[in-house]
Amino acid sequence: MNKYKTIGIVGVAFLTAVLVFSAFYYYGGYNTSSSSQYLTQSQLESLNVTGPGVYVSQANSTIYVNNSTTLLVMAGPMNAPSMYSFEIQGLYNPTIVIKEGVTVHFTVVNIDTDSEHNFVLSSQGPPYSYMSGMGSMGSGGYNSMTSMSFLSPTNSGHFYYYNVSYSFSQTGTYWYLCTYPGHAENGMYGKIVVEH
Ligand SMILES: [Cu+2]
Repeated sequence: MNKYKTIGIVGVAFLTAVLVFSAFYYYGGYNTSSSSQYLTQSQLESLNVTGPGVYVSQANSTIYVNNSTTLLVMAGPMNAPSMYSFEIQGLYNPTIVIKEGVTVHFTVVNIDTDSEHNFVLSSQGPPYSYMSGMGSMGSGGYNSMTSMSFLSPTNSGHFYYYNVSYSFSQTGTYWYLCTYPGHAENGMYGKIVVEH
């Protein structure tokens, strides 16, 4: 009897662990929020401008940010070479070189018609696994520095967005990525270099 009792306890403990894991996973990675906030096409176009202190090098696929500014980040552009892209200042998954001490306000907009996306800052570089967002549970080590909420796909001329501000006070190499399953794994990420 004791043996069966042990098996029973192990079974219950296992099921409890699965439930707790699922709950954490659900709340940590799949909370689609901010879906009520959207931009229209003309509002989106008016935001797609280069602010002072922002320089774009097409040749190096690099954006240099020397002053605190707002950057429009469009996730899932349909005209990109890959669907796993962020379009920033006309570049796809560019490197962003930021001067130390600068605060960047990222306006993140989902312009994809059929997939959710997000934009997460991390100190963890590629390669990323299928579940690149698992670091939110403390188990993956992806060291996400910002929220992992997802934006709904665009529909009826509504472009869902949220704002993320980050003060880059430490020099070093950081990354931005989409933690929707499989997206960062397939290249939906870019490098951020914070220089003195
Ligand atoms: Cu994505």
